Amino acid sequence: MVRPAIRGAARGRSFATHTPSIPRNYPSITPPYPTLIQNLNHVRSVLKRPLTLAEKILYSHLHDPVHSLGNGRRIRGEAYLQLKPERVAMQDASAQMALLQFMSAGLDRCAVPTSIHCDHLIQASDGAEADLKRSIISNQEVFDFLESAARKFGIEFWRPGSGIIHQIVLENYAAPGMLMLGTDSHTPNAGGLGMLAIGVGGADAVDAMTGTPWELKAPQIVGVHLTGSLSGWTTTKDLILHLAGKLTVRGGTGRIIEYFGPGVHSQSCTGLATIANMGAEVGATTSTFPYTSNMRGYLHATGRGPVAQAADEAAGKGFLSADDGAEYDEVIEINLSDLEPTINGPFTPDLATPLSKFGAFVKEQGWKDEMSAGLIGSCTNSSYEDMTRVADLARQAKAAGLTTKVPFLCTPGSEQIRATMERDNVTSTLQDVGAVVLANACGPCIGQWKREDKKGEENAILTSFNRNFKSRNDGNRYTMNFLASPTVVTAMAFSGSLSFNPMTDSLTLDSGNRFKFSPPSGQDLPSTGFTPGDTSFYPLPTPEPQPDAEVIIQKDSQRLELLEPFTSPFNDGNLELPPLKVLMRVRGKCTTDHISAAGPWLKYKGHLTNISENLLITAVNDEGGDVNVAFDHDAPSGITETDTIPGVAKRLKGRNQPWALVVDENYGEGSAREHAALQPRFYGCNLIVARSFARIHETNLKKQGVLPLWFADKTDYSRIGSGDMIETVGLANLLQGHPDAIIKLRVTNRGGEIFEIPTNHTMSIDQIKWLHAGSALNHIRSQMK
Ligand code: MIC
Ligand code: SF4
Repeated sequence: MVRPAIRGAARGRSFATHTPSIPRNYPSITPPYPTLIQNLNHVRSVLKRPLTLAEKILYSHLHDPVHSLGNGRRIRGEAYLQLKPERVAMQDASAQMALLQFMSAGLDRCAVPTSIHCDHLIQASDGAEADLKRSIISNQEVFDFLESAARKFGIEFWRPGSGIIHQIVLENYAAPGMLMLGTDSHTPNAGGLGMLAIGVGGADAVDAMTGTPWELKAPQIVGVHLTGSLSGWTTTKDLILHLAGKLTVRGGTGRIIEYFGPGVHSQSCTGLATIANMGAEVGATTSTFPYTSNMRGYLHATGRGPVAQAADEAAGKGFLSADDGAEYDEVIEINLSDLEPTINGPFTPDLATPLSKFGAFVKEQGWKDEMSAGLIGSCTNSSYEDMTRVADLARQAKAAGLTTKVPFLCTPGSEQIRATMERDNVTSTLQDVGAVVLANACGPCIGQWKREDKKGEENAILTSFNRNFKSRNDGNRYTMNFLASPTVVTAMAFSGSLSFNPMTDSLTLDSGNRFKFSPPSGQDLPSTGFTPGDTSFYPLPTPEPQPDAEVIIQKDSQRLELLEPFTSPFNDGNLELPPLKVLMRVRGKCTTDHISAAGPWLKYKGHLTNISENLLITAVNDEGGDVNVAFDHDAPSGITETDTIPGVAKRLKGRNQPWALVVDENYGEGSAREHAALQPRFYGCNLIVARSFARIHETNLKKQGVLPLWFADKTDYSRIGSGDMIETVGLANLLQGHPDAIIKLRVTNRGGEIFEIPTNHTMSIDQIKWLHAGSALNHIRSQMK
């Protein structure tokens, strides 16, 4: 039975002014400061040293501070922390698997307040209204599933059109000193409000939702000391683009970035959120900032005065900033006055070029000096401040008689931003110069852009998004996506050329006169307050679970499939993995986008069998250098030895032959997408050995019962090839509860040569139990019996 769900979304969008405010349940959105401060006192009695802000927030959320931190041992980078997050947020693409896993745990409510946000499945094609209508229809059964599960378990359900998860979290749930989990790698965006918000896979979210302690290896803390001030064209986006260039996509792994110093206090709260958002691009666990008066202002402006008041009190007790003398594992100094606008890319977010050198860089590379589209907005940069700064440029250009030279698309981050932009004539100003305003959703950022031009052609787009991996936005692997601030993207869209530097160059008008932009100016917060827009998109706060409600999954659905528990490879009592066939050696950058592509595949996020057809389809095979090519050395006669990667994976599954992958550096970089772990496991992968792993992905693999091992000697990577057999030596010792166990791999290569290679691992005592059980969920289930 399908309830008439989610129809309100297609409603007109013209009532932006006199609308009621967003309903709130303050206790559910205010961190329990008195308890946290009391916990912190316990922590202090054990640690007896000045603490960083990140440590305060993290350790005050420990289940048992004394036990976790005791014995005076080193914590950061070593201890495993058992944490109690206060809240969970999930987006529609990842929520499907998370809920399917939560449902199999058999509980009737979530242990912490939880929200679902419908944002990833909305297309970007003809403009907001038409796109939203069409996307609701084409994803109806998924939205019905999510909404019905939300109703059953008491989850706040943000309808399609309400906005992008991270913007909504910042506007509604984030609060200084809070610890929350989100099933999306850009969850750290909420750090803009001085909290720790951590991106995880669905199975980790299920820990928090079932009240199981959530485990995190205590990160190291990097301090970034900000002095000076930003001016002119330079924004907080440029700060993080610059830092990404310095740290690279691996520099933040296993670390929290904590900003401090006078430069923090001069930034708007949403500007800080942009910085925190893109901490994901350097692999950081999360990023945070001390409580500032701009955060207080933002809480008031978004209708959360009581939260601000509680935060003020907590700040007065020293909870919301670092102690004097707190030590960081590394300190990076940045003088904001020295920064200049920066453009990063293509194909990786850490290739940073200062704007003044960008034209020369484009020339050196031999690329056409042409920009083919400009896109602004997304969860990274769609604040009121961003939009009013951009509108200032549009106003200047309009007065000079200019319109954008290339398609110019704008995705507002939330319904509240959209409605406020509309009320304050920001939208009309952008439209006047040619902008198309898309639905409040991820849209082009996640490959939902139905782009009709430049198919298969090399071309360059500029976006204010956070991520720029190949094929991500329009499915064209030759589209080079350069990341920049919304103002730089906008100004360049009026020129259409990549070498245009709006700070120094001018444009020729039809009259023959020259026009030069003045540095943009905007407003942090709307002077007449935000307007919530269409409140039918919004949920009631903390709804009561309805245990009798049915979770809607249509029979024979191609979009949703109940999950079958994975079988443990140790069920026969043998504590080493069975002999594994190496499927392939993956070369170079292999992000979660390569392992489980998005775009057209987003529709199968709730159907493991169907989505697994995309396994590693854009990965490069190191043997031969081809994309999506693998070798089946045991192919029976009459069957080709070469097939696609999912093709060979399926053949191995069909033969009940468990397998392994050999992979390169920072494997699984990018997102929290747990499909990238579920899919190989589904086809029978038990082990992945890497030069290094990205944090969230490594945990996702462990959760699904895949053993991640690190080459002790990275040159061993090239000694193993497809078709080789691998056996584990020493795993039994680990499984018997010895996290210090050393695991070696005994390789029998295709020539019959046998050799052993040493590896390292990061398995904690609890993670060993997941591996043993075949998955974390199997383990949780066995504990609940
Ligand atoms: C992304 O930006 O890559 C995504 C799509 O938001 C992902 C989540 C997903 O794949 O479900 C992320 O960042 O975690
Ligand atoms: Fe959505 Fe893009 Fe943000 Fe991911 S990075 S949440 S796809 S807007």
